[in-house]
Amino acid sequence: MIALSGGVGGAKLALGLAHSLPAEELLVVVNTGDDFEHLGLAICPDIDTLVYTLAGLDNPETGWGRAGDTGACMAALAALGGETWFFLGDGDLAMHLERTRRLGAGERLSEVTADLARRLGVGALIAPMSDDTVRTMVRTTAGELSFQHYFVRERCRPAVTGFHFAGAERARPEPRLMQALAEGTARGIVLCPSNPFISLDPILALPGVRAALATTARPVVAVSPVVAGRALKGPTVKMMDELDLPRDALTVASRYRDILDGFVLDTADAALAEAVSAMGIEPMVAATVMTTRADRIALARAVIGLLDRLRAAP
Ligand code: FO1
Repeated sequence: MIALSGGVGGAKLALGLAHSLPAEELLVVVNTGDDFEHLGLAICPDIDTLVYTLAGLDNPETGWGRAGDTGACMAALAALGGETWFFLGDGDLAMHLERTRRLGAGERLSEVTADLARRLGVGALIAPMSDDTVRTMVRTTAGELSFQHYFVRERCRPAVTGFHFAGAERARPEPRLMQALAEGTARGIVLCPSNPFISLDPILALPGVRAALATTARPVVAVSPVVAGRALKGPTVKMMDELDLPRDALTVASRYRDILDGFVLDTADAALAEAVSAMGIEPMVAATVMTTRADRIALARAVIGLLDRLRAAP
């Protein structure tokens, strides 16, 4: 099973998948467009959100950072006039320090990510979408902003007009993803309920990825990150409004209609199933709002069931 994920929503479904499959049967390919260099450290937010979530170390309130983490370093840094707009907990800093050290020693991001996740007890395979640098730039009415400046420093306030994934055109996609797509060996591919614009599109923008997803022999399904016109987390719906797109699940389904065989709608959006079907995509209605671990596992099982049915279908 291959999951494409970014952000908090994606990590939640990835956790459900990790509890529904043998560890070695799940590869989660993670967005790295949010990554940036900050305080001299290599910060990889979507990778860390996923690792902490699968390790059971995540902060359930924010979805990012470590549960129970402290801010002693941030407080001391503030007293020195350092940048504290991007909160780095004391425990979380260890991840950034060790990753920065190992990258500086010449290791690839995929190697470092795999080893650090393993050291935290994560069994599933976690891979950055590429070892090459890709940076999501957010075009707004206030000019172009780097991702974390838009997302955290400006708190998603500026109206977006578009996105640019700097470096995507020459970045090499995760080889295990491309091999599985070419050989048709994955049980299926899941686009997790992540923000399509900032979490999934960077992965699809890598050379050959979208075409490979469109032609792979195995089914590809997505889980809507929008329920009844609301995003479960983050600026997805705000971005749809600013891009003059309808704020509903169909906007997501139609955005990926070239690669999707199935699309999971929340029960609140059951009425949209017919429109999804009319796109030539198999709809499935399920409870997609994941509050508890049981919710995540139940949704993961429903998605796996849809993939198995699509794989068996003529
Ligand atoms: N998001 C915030 O809104 N404020 C923060 O201070 C913040 C710090 C942070 C530190 C480490 C990390 O892995 C993620 C962090 N995030 C923070 C989330 C980050 O902006 C992610 O890019 C978003 O979750 C979107 O994927």
